[in-house]
Amino acid sequence: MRFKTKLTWADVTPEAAYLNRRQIMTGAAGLALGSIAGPAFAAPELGEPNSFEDITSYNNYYEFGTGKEDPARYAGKLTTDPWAVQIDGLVERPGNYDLADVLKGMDIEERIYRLRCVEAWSMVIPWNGFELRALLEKVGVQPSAKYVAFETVARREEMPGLYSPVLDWPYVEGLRLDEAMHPLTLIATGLYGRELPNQNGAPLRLVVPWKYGFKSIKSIVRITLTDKEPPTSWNKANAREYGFYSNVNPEVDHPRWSQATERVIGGGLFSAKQPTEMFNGYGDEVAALYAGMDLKKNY
Ligand SMILES: Nc1nc2c(c(=O)[nH]1)N[C@H]1C(S)=C(S)[C@@H](COP(=O)(O)O)O[C@H]1N2
Ligand SMILES: [Mo]
Repeated sequence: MRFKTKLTWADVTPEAAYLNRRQIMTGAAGLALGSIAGPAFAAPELGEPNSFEDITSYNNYYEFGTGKEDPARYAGKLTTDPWAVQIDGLVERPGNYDLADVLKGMDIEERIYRLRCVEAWSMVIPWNGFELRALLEKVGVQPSAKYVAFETVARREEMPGLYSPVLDWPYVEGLRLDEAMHPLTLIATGLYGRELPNQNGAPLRLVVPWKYGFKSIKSIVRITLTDKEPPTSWNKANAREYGFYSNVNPEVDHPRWSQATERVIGGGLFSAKQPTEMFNGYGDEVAALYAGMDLKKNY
């Protein structure tokens, strides 16, 4: 089912219980500790989270098929333990890092982010994860690095979509270094306080909330620091339709559809579309990254 009847937030367990607990904990911490400093970076929370069911049953993960229900159906087969991430290129401490080594010393936070797909639908997802910049600082970025390239695992035995030529596998993505170092840029390890479901990109996936969803590459096995703009899967597939930057922008339409509005998943079949916001609502945080750039050209 693509469209779900809207449940009120209070009807949704265990998510409601989870969020209540979170509020109680925040309140309790405030009472006990007075004016303790919050996290170094307070990400804005834009909207009411979708249900766990919506977030884990309506997915794009083409390695498991192009249908929205394919990832939930097939991604269970993906082996996520053991898992290693090769971190290489212009870094001080390159290596093949075990998942446990990647996670060591990382602060796992909750970040409630909007996800705006280039297909003009959106949801709100309560991720758990750490800032990508913390990992990049751990491995040490060399001064000549300008971009970060990412690669998804590609295993034909486990990923039936790899038999289809819809994209050139493995799925690859990239960010400019300043985008990668931005405190909003997250490596997600979970959602709703649970382990990340495979269909959402277990065990590690990128989340860049001001960009179209396809930039948020799933199940990462390689991170490479480079001095050249790296190739990206959707740009390779159709450069006219998908640029390297792919910032959410209601003023730059996709050649085949408008990007001015979006359908909110879980909003019900007859719910009105909501206007899409510049940088997906994160303009206060990220607009400075693009000062002086023509975002119609650099789409
Ligand atoms: N490896 C890989 N990463 C991917 C995709 C994909 O097909 N393969 N789809 C992207 C797209 S188009 C979107 S909208 C988001 C969807 O994330 P979600 O399923 O967790 O909501 O994942 C992105 N990351
Ligand atoms: Mo997407």
